[in-house]
Amino acid sequence: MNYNNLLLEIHDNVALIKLNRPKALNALSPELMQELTDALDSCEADPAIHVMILTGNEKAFAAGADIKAMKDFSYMDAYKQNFITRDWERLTRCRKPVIAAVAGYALGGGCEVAMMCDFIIAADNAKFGQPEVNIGIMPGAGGTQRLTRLIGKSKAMEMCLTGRMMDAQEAERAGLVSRIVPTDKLLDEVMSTATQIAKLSQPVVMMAKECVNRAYESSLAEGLLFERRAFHAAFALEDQKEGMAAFTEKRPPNFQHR
Ligand code: CO8
Repeated sequence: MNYNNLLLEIHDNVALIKLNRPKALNALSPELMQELTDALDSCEADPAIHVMILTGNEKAFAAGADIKAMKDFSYMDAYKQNFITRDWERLTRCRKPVIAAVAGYALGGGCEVAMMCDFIIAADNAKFGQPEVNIGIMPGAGGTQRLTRLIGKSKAMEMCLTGRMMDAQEAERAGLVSRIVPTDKLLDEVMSTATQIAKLSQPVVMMAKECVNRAYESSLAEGLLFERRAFHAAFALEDQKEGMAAFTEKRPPNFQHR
């Protein structure tokens, strides 16, 4: 499928989705978000794809929702469209892993979209922020919620109330990103991580993702029970037999993803 606002490349079992509105710093227009939804739908439906990477360019992952597209919105426009829940929440429904590879600006909706991914690997030039307050609005796609869970109240509150940006080093210290890599190595590093995950048992990876996400949606006791049930279920997989046999026979496993 051809997209106007993003590029979709398939590398073996990894799909690389590049946000591609460079002149607007990848501002997340309704058309772009619709295309992102379509691209994620097709990746999720394709059994050959095991991992997705979401990235931008060296200057911007995404500088936020498209301000020009929403500047004339009324309350009724926003409310009636439920602005724009379907396309903005698609990422959070992906069952396959999605890694955000962030270089440059990840601001407002851009930071929120990065946080909807399973983890963020940041280039050393990455800048994260929720600057909505500077243009008379507030975060609307998880900036007050996911950011607070990820980095704690004090930093999240400061960022949402002042619009201050965080550089990559601060973001790593705060737990927003899993690690930092040199900007010119970002895609190689993220592709290597994605390829490593893609070789593992796909159902096990999906179960682990589901369980980690459960930690945000349940009490510890419920989460532990959910984890225990998934752990037990893993023993039904051929990949469990293969993984443990390969370990005892001192050879690499050959997972069949079932
Ligand atoms: N929307 C639209 N266009 C943008 C955006 C944006 N968010 N960000 C940058 N652009 C455009 C600029 O207008 C400019 O276009 P043009 O050349 O036609 O004038 C081009 O990108 C380059 O931008 P700058 O000239 O400003 O580049 P600088 O390097 O000088 O500055 C900044 C870079 C600091 C990133 C600056 O562009 C900036 O502050 N951008 C806006 C950041 C921002 O406020 N983001 C938050 C937007 S609101 C939001 O995200 C709410 C999300 C809620 C989602 C709810 C869904 C349910």
